Amino acid sequence: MSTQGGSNFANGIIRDISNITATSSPVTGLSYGTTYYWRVNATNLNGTGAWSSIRSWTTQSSQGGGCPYVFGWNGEEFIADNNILPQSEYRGNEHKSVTDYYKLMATPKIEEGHYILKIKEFEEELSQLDQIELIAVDHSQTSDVAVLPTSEIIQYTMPFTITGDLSQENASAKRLSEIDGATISAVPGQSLSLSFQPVYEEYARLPEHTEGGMLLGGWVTGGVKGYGLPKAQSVGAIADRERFDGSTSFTFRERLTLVYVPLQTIDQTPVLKFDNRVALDYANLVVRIPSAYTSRSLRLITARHTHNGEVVSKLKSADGYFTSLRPGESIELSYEAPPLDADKIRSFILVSHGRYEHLKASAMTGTPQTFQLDQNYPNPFNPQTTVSYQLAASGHVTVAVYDILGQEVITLAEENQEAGYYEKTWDAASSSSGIYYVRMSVTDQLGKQLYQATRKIVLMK
Ligand SMILES: [Ca+2]
Ligand SMILES: [Ca+2]
Repeated sequence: MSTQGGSNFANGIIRDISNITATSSPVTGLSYGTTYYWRVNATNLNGTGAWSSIRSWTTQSSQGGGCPYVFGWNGEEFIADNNILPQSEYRGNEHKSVTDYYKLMATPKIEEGHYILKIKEFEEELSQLDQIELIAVDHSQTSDVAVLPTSEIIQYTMPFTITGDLSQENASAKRLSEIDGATISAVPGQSLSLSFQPVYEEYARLPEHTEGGMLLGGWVTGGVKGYGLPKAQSVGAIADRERFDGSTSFTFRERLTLVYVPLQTIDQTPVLKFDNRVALDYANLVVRIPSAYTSRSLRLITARHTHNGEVVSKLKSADGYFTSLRPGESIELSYEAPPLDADKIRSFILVSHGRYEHLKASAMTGTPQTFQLDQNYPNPFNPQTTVSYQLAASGHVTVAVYDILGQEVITLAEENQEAGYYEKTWDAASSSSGIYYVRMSVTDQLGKQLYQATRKIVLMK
């Protein structure tokens, strides 16, 4: 039986199954939203018969959501800011028009009088972008802003510090006090009790301090590689006064995600409970203050698409004229940069209007199609980093870290493993800053090499 992705069987045959005696045969590893054609012939003692007529079927459309990433210009290079489009991760939203609001984590640098951003598509995703809006929010230096899922921009201040022994190298409180790649790991079912104390001068300045929430920074480390968790799926919850019945859930994606989680009451001893494997980088309590910011939508000046050229006319307004963005493509955007009052700081909300879809299902679940050693995350790191890899078949796996002289520093894996997705964390607390190499080797039962790869990683203390 032959199966292929086109109606002409001269090429592109994806399955050629011989010597089957059953009247049915499963076909796996197909793409979403694709029409496949098949035919069959039979052989007996008298020879091989003619091909049957050609039949076809069409696979269902993807259940995932696409999601481009935003990069901010830091004056030298584009730095990944975050996964910008949480609505697009919700599988129920695929092919629908959605609007996403995302607060940039870093301020884009001004180049030739304009703020510069880049939107890039990865993996097997396709975006149809209608408008990419950048909103400048100017506010007092003692506050910050967050954007709620309802698109409301709120202002808050942080009059608490996390307590604990901050001098101890690996203390949880120290790790959670900054977004710096130093994280603590959590697994499903695990709870984490936190303790905060008010910074009194700042706290006393707040007449009402009952409404607010938590700022959490982190990312999911388990689950499906290359995909963020759908917006509808929580990765954890925060208890109000240690009661999970009144808890508020939050979600992270597969790269650093900073979320503001509203709480019914500000509790100085919140408890986090995790539904997924998570690396938690940052946690703080925040108090909402009356909004006293000014905001404006910045004029889009240029939008240079790597394949389609200038697309500013399509992206300047949400008018049903779309620009597509495919894997590997990017759009460099520049926006006006109006002057900022000296006593204010500026935050940025990116608003994206568009439609999204996944092109392939290959990375979703089950057995990987290829062997792969991923780049570690975070990188550079201090002191922990996670190395992810995938095995298309079972084998003897060796993953080790080497220094620049080729000396082995640590063995992360030395074992027989089944096909699937894996990850190992290196805690380099006792190693010095510098460049290291992660090397992965997979051999079969007879010692034949199936895969080998090396990645450069940077420890920065
Ligand atoms: Ca448009
Ligand atoms: Ca941290």
